[in-house]
Amino acid sequence: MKTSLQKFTACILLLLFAAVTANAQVAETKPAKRETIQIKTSAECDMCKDRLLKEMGNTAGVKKAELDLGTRVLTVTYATKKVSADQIRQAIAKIGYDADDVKANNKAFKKLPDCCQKGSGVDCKPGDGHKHEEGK
Ligand SMILES: [Cu+2]
Repeated sequence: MKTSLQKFTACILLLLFAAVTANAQVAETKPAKRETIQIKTSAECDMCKDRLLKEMGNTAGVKKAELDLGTRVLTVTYATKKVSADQIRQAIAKIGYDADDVKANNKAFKKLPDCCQKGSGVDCKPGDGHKHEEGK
């Protein structure tokens, strides 16, 4: 009687140990579900920012996007199973902006307002369709 109970307990402990070990292995091999990347863009002003954030909002798998206009760096958090970093860069290029090494789509770029075109040298002014604060 005593021995069979001991065997039973040993068996349970072994099973528990096996289960814990198996779980740990799964956790280690599973890739991260979400990743955050920083993409250097050619955004010039608030209007570009709106455009880029809207595009990111429409991109499947993108969870969060923020643009720093000072550095032009777009920080994107995305679900790795749904979208890749490269697909995100392609989406940015598609609407006329550079994304790291991916160059802006030329057609989309030319459709942007002058001041939004990188290197145009045209300053953004309030009143030309931009969401600028007065006096900026
Ligand atoms: Cu702009």
